[in-house]
Amino acid sequence: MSDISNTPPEGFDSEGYPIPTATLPESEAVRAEMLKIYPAKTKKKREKQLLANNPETPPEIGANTRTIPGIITQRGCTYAGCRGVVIGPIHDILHITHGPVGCSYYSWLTRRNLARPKPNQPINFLQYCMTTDMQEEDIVFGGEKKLAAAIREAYAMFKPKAIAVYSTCPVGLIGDDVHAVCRQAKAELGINIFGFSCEGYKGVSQSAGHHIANNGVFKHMVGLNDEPDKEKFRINVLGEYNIGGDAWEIDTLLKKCGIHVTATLSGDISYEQITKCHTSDLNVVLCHRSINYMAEMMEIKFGVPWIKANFTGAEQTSKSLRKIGKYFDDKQLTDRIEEVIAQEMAALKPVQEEMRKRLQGKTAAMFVGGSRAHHYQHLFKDVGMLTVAAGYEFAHRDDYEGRKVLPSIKIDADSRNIEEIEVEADAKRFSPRKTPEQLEALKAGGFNFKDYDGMMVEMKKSTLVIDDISHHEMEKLIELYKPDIICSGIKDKFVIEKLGVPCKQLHSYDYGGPYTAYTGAANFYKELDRMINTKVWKLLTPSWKKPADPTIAMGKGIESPTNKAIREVVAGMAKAWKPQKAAAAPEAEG
Ligand code: CFM
Repeated sequence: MSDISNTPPEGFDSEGYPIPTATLPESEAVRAEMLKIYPAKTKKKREKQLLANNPETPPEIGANTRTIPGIITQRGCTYAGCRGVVIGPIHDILHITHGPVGCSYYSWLTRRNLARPKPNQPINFLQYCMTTDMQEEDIVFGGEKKLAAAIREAYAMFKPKAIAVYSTCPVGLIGDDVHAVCRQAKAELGINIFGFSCEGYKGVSQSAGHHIANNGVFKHMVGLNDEPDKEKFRINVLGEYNIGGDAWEIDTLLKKCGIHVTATLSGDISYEQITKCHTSDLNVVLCHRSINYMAEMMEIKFGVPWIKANFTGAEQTSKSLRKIGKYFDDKQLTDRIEEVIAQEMAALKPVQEEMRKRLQGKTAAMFVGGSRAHHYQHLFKDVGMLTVAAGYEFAHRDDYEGRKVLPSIKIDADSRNIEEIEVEADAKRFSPRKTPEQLEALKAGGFNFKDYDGMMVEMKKSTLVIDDISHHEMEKLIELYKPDIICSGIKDKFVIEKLGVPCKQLHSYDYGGPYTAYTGAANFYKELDRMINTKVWKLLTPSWKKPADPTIAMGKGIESPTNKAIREVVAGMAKAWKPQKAAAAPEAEG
């Protein structure tokens, strides 16, 4: 169980899951109800992506496949995963989107990957939005010249250390060679310039963009500076993007313990930090989905081992700190870690207990990304709440079922589209961080490297696991489970809240956060209490409790009272309207 108490607390079952106060429906019946509306072909596909969980032997789930046309998905595009998620947060390089202005505009500060200038790294370009602003003419005649000019212009203005160029859909369709333009610009300007073929359509979701970004960061940045930081116990935190300040919370906690972060990929990070991250001694992977490629490549080329950890939830934070301590195997460090855990838990415990009184037995559902739908279940568990249904938008089978299924994942045409780069041990710089004996001793003591077990083993039996949920399934889920809160994103938020259920956005945190480490956990518990225990939800009547709305029958010749009322108001306004004399147009200037 958790650090909350050593004896199983009241309100938890023998397996350690919170006991919900509401009676839950039978998950197979809910599943059947969700699927029954679909045409045969759609049903066949969706039933593989919508399962009743079994933590002992997680069933095979359909994941990382194309969304069925017509289904409203929450997914993003490959460009979003590359430019927006993995590389966008590097704050002192210029990010130029080669494409129509919208792609750049909608990736401008919309993800809350915060960065603040530091005394030794005062530059922060994140508030800028740079694009080649392709027009029809460029689509017809090619955009390479425009891109070259944009790079020169941006360089002249900002003199950055590096420039990254991102291709959008039309660029791939017309065949602009962004890589050749980048190579030429690099030779001309003498700074690091590289491009990404991360056209939106390249994969089935943003997940493809993560992979493309990992490849590019590894090829063009990692390993350029071999000077290690001076501090002891050096780690990289991988797959942490500082949304709402999460990385800062983790950084502060690690610092208290005496652990040094060489680089956080890629939350509030500088170019310089990335170039030397291969000199660190351990990669601690938080979001497995977005950055497992980097962890693997760094291990093969430089000998940096990786472990999976999680700083979301108090129990998980303690577990992760202890795991890092065990890896370095230093008495002073492990003692210090225990001291910090004791201190932090002493401060958190009263908050946790107070919030548990108000939240125990409530239920949650989560549909988000490729990592948080799993990690946040721990925060709910901390305060006695059960996750009754969860799913990712774009994760792969290993994020659901664990990495043990990796060899059995079939590579389809969509995945084959993404380059797998061949990596070998670096002749000079590969250095294993542990001797084979040390590794054996660690493994014998139950220490696992590369050990992500996925989400399903930690979810209660018969809870629902839904990949790439549709709006229809979400509505059914609310109707049948009536969860006390749903965590999702902007595309669902207001649909969910109109159905009378509070919705916490787990991408942007609804402008809240941070939610990592112990201090972040306290923030999250309080946020849950604020959202769930407000009386406002009782004032709403969900649609299925209302009498049938005749407006739905529009087109069948039934007069809707709403439409009639609107027509009368408009007719009244039209009647009252009198043409006014137009003001004289101003004289044209010039
Ligand atoms: Fe990893 Fe993320 Fe996530 Fe992700 Fe994302 Fe995000 Fe996310 Mo939004 S990298 S997979 S592509 S933890 S932007 S910080 S919240 S969907 S669950």
